[in-house]
Amino acid sequence: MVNTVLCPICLHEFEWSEDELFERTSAGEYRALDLADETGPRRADLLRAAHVRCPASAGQATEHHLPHAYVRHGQPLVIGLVGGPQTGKTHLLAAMIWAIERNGLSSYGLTASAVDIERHQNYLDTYVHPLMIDRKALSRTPQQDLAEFADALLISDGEHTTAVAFFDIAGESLRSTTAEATRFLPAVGGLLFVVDPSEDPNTVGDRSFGAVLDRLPRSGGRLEVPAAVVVTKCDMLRLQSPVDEWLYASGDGLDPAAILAESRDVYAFLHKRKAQPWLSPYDKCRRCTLHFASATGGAAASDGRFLREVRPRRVLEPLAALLAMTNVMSGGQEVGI
Ligand SMILES: Nc1nc2c(ncn2[C@@H]2O[C@H](COP(=O)(O)OP(=O)(O)OP(=O)(O)O)[C@@H](O)[C@H]2O)c(=O)[nH]1
Ligand SMILES: [Mg+2]
Ligand SMILES: [Zn+2]
Repeated sequence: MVNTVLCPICLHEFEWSEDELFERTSAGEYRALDLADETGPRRADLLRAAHVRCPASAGQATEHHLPHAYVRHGQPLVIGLVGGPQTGKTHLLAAMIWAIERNGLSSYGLTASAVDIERHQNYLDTYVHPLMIDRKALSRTPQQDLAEFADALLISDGEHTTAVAFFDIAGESLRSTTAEATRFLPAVGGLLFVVDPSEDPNTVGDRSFGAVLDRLPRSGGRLEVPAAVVVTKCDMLRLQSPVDEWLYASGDGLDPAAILAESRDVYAFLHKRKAQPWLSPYDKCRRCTLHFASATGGAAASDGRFLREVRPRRVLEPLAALLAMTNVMSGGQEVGI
């Protein structure tokens, strides 16, 4: 059987096979893993930690490997977070992964597990636990030469399992059309556009949105890649109707009518602020939803700590809409306007 996969790191499409696998040593290096004589549960167990090597990078300083669990379920879904510097991308992703860890996708009939147990644990230790347990604000994402996914999960709706990888790169890099770190963009299958409502849309006019949208392949004018626009930091808009109503609404499962109603309210909210650049994903993508959310439930104090418990609100709704629009979750045909 020939398996092909698009490398999300360098965009090389390659064939892989279980005859050429690698394992990661405790020193973080990769060495050949021979499973020729392994069968049954032992083979399955060894495969859990196995990797394939992207041949485009073999022998180079940028050599990279992809987990076997990432490539084995067919074409993975790459989700990119897009937004200018300090719009709240990193906190939003950490809050999403935290909510998923707490089984938050079960109300959508979905289960999730780690693609690479070690890397997922590393993501939890570096981002999720400091934020959620120690109440520490997370650092800004450094600009890097080559982007790797922040975390990846296997998401299953009971019938199909899809590997979903999340890319969270620095806002500055996203604005650039040449940054190496944005190389993954043509591989994205879903976009999460992050809006910081405390920014002045006229001065900021998020250039990252336009820069990213212009890079994606389009057919017939509109972009095929589905998008969810998330107005995050809504804790700062408390008492503003209809933000408050949505922030404290309790969702239960996928509800296309509610997603449409919320999308209209967010559209009106952004339109009233003359925030046209923020609405560009809606104009340019064939399917788009819009959401209010808060990653933290409040602002951090000047010492970088949150005074009160960190309480994400509505962080999984945008992701669920995206999973519906990308068919990771079945029954999502009506989602997106
Ligand atoms: N009030 C409030 N503040 C938030 C929220 N999410 C993030 N912040 C604050 O916004 C700032 C930027 O958050 P980040 O998540 O680092 O932003 P980013 O988009 O990843 O920024 P870059 O990595 O520089 O591109 C931090 O000071 C956070 O504490 C939120 O939901 N509410
Ligand atoms: Mg960041
Ligand atoms: Zn590659």
